[in-house]
Amino acid sequence: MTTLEIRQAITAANDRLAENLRQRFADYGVLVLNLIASPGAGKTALLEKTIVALGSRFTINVIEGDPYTRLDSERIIHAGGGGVQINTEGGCHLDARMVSEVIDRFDLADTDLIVIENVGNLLCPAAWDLGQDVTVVVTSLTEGTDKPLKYPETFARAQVVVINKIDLEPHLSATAADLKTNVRTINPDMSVFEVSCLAGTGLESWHHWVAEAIKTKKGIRGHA
Ligand SMILES: Nc1nc2c(ncn2[C@@H]2O[C@H](COP(=O)(O)OP(=O)(O)OP(=O)(O)O)[C@@H](O)[C@H]2O)c(=O)[nH]1
Ligand SMILES: [Mg+2]
Ligand SMILES: [Zn+2]
Repeated sequence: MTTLEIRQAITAANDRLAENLRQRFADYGVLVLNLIASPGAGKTALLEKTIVALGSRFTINVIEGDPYTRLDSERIIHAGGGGVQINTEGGCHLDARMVSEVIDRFDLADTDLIVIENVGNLLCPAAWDLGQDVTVVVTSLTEGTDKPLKYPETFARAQVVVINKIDLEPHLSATAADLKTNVRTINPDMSVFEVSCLAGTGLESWHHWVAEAIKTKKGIRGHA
């Protein structure tokens, strides 16, 4: 077997597990988001805001992927969400087997939304299907505007981009408008939200999108 064949066999096994997960999520009408970003872009900050805004209307559970610590799942629980930690022990992405191993810790019948915070990395997480409905990339202005061009596969595979830290625009040469242009160059159909998790700007439209997506998924329960 060549290296390429082994790699294809591994991702094919992952895709089968991910399809099983997708069917289970569909059976319960649970919306699943796969959150991908560079380290420090604001994935956990966005989740904290989302849980505070929507936690009284919906049951939100979070799977936290992190190389070593429990820091993010502690933040999620503090914000009022259900949190399960996967430590990859240095691994650079989550895979469907890891998600399958922890999913029984949630009561899917009493879950409206699962968000999987992937390991902070723009390179490979997007290649590993986790059974999600939607892949969301969080990218922040402090990373510069060229990340969609440098990591095109990740942006091409996503359906939604959240541009975070727009409060810092006055201090940076990067602008949200330029970043959005580069996002649309790679993926013209992308839904783009511009937010500041620190200042709270722009989050209403994001929360509205999440709430509508949850309701839509509940309505088509059972059909993966
Ligand atoms: N100025 C500013 N800082 C922010 C904003 N959102 C998050 N931060 C800060 O950015 C840092 C990283 O935020 P996190 O939410 O931990 O980012 P993350 O993507 O979850 O990071 P990892 O899980 O380590 O990859 C923290 O110090 C946050 O306070 C924002 O909108 N504006
Ligand atoms: Mg985090
Ligand atoms: Zn990886």
